[in-house]
Amino acid sequence: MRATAVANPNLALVKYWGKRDEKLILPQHGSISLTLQGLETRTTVTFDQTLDHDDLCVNGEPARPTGRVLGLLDGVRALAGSACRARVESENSFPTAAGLASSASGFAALALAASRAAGLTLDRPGLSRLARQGSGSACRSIYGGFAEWLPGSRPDGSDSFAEPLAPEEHWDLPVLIALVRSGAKEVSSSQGMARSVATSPFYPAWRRQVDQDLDLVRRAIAERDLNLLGRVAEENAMRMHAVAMAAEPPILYWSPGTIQVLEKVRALRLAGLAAYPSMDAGPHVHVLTSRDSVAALRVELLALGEVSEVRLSGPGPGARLLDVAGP
Ligand code: 2P0
Repeated sequence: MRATAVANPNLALVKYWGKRDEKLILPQHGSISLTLQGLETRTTVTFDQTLDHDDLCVNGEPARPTGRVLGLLDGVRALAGSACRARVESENSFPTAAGLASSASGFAALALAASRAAGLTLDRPGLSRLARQGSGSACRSIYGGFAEWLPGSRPDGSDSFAEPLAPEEHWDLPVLIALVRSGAKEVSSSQGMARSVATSPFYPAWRRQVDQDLDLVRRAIAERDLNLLGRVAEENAMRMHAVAMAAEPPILYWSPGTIQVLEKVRALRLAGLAAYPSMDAGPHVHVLTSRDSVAALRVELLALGEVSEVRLSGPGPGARLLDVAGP
């Protein structure tokens, strides 16, 4: 049995930063994201009786399946009552090392392809739970447009999955992604959030603030209020980075280009353009903007010496199936 699925990464508008259960990937609090158009991971899973181990190929190169990939496949086998091993072939339409949340699109596509290849038809919450066990943020990429990850409270994680807030057609919201010059990431998101929870004196303050940010962002999405959405998303991103910077030892995800973009965005906003920055656990800057401002903003960002590329994105689709082939 074989299935191919495609999924897109997402930009967190209210960030997920901290787990309450490392193994099950259960978050400390809720988060809200926008699934991004134009960036895709395409994954084919084939369950094959002749394999004696799970096999992985990423962008055409053989790769060692991580514990999380094996765990997700084991979860699918348990649900399907099968012991069959799988071949997984995954390709990204964007540079994997660029720090553009390939784990979110990767595990969302893997959850859909693996479950269908195993003959399962999971509903969207079930798929979201499965994707979450590969990478937390992947549970939100199951949906297009805007999605909220409900943290849940049960120890087994059965109530921790994402729900749709608004589909991609709800809001024509351009997002410019400024890729800045940078080296390899030194601290993974998983390590960064674990260290933040354990050592950052700002973590309790972050926790206290998040629910208010979730309320405001839900409202901004419902009312298509760019000013409110952008303001809260920027504040939330800056706070997440401040929490990480205050950890022991400190974590700095930014490059010089990050600050160059932040300063430029601020100056352009004062000059009347709609532009609100947000960074995930990396140096690149996503800028929420409006149709009126996007062209001028793009030119200004591209002119910055530390910016290597600017991609235009916006609300994109959820995980979808391309092909299923049975025995
Ligand atoms: C987010 N990030 O909400 C936050 C904001 C990065 C900054 O989720 O350990 O790869 O696999 O659950 O999902 C990136 O962390 O971490 C992330 P795991 P993940 O998008």
